[in-house]
Amino acid sequence: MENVDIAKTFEEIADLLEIRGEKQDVFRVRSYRNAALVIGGLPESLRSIVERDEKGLEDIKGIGTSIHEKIVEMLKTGKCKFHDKLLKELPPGLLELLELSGVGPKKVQLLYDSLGIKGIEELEKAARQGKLRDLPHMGEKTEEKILKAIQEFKGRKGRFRLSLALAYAEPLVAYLKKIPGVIEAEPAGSLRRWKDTIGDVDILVTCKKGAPVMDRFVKYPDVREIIAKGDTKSTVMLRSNLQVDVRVLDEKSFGAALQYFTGSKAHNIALRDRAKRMGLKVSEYGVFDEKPAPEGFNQGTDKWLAGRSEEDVYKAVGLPLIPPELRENTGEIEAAEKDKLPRLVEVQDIKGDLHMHTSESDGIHTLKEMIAYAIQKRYEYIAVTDHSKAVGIAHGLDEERVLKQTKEIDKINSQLKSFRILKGAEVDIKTDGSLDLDADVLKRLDVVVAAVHSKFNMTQEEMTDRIEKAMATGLVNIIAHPTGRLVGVREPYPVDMPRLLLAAKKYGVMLELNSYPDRLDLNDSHCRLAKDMGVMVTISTDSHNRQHLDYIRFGVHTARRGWLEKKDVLNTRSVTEVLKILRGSR
Ligand code: DGT
Ligand code: CA
Ligand code: CA
Repeated sequence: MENVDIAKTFEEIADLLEIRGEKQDVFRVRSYRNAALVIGGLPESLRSIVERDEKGLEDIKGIGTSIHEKIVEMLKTGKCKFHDKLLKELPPGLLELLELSGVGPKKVQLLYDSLGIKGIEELEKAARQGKLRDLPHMGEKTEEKILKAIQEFKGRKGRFRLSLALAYAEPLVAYLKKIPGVIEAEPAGSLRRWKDTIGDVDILVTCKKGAPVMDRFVKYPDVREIIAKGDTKSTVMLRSNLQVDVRVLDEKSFGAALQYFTGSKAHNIALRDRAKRMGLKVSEYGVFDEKPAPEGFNQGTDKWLAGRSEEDVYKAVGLPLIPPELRENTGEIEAAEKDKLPRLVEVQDIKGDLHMHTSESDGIHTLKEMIAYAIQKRYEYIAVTDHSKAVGIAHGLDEERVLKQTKEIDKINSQLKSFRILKGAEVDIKTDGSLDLDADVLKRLDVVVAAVHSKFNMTQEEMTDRIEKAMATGLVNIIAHPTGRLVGVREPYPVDMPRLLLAAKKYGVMLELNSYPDRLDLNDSHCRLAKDMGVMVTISTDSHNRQHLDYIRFGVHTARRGWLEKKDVLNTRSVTEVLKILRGSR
């Protein structure tokens, strides 16, 4: 079992306990959720921690004895008895209901207790028959919303969040690389393009003749079902329901195959059209010179020109190598023709992180622990941006606690030489667009990140007004997770992005690309729009524990999909420049 599976089991235990709704479980629910959060952010697999020394688990904050035991149980047996027991007590379809936007454990409990609804099909039927409107706190509007959520759910079913697909794909690629005789094993497809959701994982392998690649691949411990097994292509289903295709290729055509199977389909079609106009043919085997058939013959001659590396393939059609993230046929081929491809921002360009939480609000680690990890990452600075008081469940800070924190930060800063902590807050934007902390407190901070955390059901105009009002206070530097979407779970709240960007420009506010894998908000096309409209973006992680700082790669690759360059991103700059820009905008 991978960390993600264990985290998911704990998340489900928490959900099931909450649906069961017994008062004495409130505390247990929280500790399971917390454990899931902690495990999700661990930099090392629980298996290797336990294999080294079982006591190693005790050093992980947020994992108590009973959870500790369950981790060991799952690593040993692949199962968790307590989880199985709860699943016997309650119908498993209830968990699927939780995947509907706007449906939480309380609602599921109500639907199950009052109408016996055990799954999505039954819920859809009940909503269509108008049976939900008479339940407490529900009405016709709720029915409509639930039907819409069901539609959305059906549309995205089967796709995996990028981070989750990677969590399964990375150990599998490492496993393939270790098979004797394997030369290369590379992910292709949407994963290599870093799309925010992944349909299936495509992996390409080159190897010495006769290497037992496919035999070993289908024996990967995480395989649940072998869908097809051949010498050059096999497909399996992992236990997580993620499908994986592996193709074994000739070294001579590795570049061509990597190009072909990286896609996107739209990019490939456009590239092939271009090649055709040049009298060439591009396939997964290479680039060929297509001589027309001589008179009297019905077959032309194909001369293999390139295919060993992707660079060779693009070169053969007269183009520079196009980074995978850009391959969506949204202008990248034209840009490449004119040698105008952007020089995309890279993970190593990021000098600091401007959005994170500590144990003072709803984070797991203390300020000092966050700092230590950021220094280890070779960052030059971080901003500490705990929640403000309106976000009650997150134990948000009031003015007094904010000021106390700034004093602590001043003290730490005076002891540090080449690292700087920026004093910040993630201040809540209230429904009327006002900010949740006093102006004179906000003015004392280095950076003010503002965000919407409540009442998502406004109209587009109301929501855009609300955020614009917050910008107009002149107290805000950055709007965090500007559309509020949760990938695969919650659609963005309605917001007029071009208008928001215009306002951002007017008030000198920047927009955040939140790298937290559930968010990736701004998304790729928003980033591109921001760049076109001249609004600077920050790439931050919204970390709730220190390992979350490593999520930065998801943000950077999303930014690359949005054509962003180093200069478009605030936190590629030194702390001096960052502070200058932050001060200049408020
Ligand atoms: P996904 O799996 O839905 O997240 O998206 P992809 O892009 O990984 O798509 P997938 O797995 O169906 O195929 C992998 C790549 O193979 C795709 O990006 C481009 C290439 N490909 C697949 N089908 C076609 C096709 O009909 N024509 C062309 N030109 N390329 C294709
Ligand atoms: Ca795929
Ligand atoms: Ca595929």
